[in-house]
Amino acid sequence: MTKKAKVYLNHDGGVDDLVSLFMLLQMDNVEVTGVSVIPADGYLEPATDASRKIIDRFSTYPVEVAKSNSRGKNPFPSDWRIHSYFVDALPILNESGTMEAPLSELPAHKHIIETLNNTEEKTVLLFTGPLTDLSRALEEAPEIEEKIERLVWMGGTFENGNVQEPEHDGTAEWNVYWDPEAAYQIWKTGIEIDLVALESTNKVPLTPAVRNLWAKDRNYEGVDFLGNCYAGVPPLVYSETNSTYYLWDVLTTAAVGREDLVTRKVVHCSVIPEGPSQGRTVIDPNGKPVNLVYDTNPDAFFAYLVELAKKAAP
Ligand code: AGV
Ligand code: CA
Repeated sequence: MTKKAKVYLNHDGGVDDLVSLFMLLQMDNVEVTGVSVIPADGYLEPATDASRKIIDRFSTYPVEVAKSNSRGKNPFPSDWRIHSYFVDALPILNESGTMEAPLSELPAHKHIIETLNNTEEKTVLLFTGPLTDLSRALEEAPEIEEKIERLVWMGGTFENGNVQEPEHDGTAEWNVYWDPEAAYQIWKTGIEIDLVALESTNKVPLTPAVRNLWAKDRNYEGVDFLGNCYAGVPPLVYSETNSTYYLWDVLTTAAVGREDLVTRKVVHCSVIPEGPSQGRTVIDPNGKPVNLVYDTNPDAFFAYLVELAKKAAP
């Protein structure tokens, strides 16, 4: 048997962030060394509680959770952030009436430092929200860069952005826009980055067909959980709106478990830290080389998702 990759997840409490945690815990080739929660596209308390309950219900080994005390520059709409309360309230996560997964006393950025240092092998960092906690961790303990295998990040785009806010030109992806300076700082490091950008995540919208696929297999507890999580967010039906949901973070997470599900190419790029395009990732010959994940096979991805969910609870 091949060795399991050590993976640390920092997420921001959206529906697809929490589903990402659920999936990661089912991968045979992954060991989750820690989880932290940043209150960007979710609220801190319900997102943290939901994470601990998902670990309680669906993990076969203990995982510690830490709360972030980071704050971003450009806040997410509360209409989106409220979804973390919905997942936290799902009956399947509250059946036991307990919450056992250990909660760290450390704030997320210090938890990242501690976990990387306590892990013998190098760690894969999976970030499905902004990079603020990583930027703070590296500021405090630059030596941890050596303990990072690579950063897999849902962030950025070189096509249309998904930020529609006053004072912005719409060219940025939200996880970069929430804290553009953090991404700007990470771009200065030597860390290898797999950038799962909107180019690839646009290919995996939540649709009624996908929901029907999950509904068919709802006799599996794990698949029913998937369906219930995504029942709270709007699908793509006729045309895209600002609220249309994609499986952004879940694709990013799947790319950690099954690298063959996505296509990568090296691009040199940089991050715009301020002004009307703040948070935009741009092609720049003098910029940092990153592995841009620009394509995927949606059928293979959705099949993998169901395969993992069936394993979680038959
Ligand atoms: O830009 C995608 C990121 C992902 O990490 N998030 C959602 C995913 O967790 C922000 C976001 C963009 N559009 C959204 C978002 C929407 N319509 N609803 C909720 N979050
Ligand atoms: Ca997210």
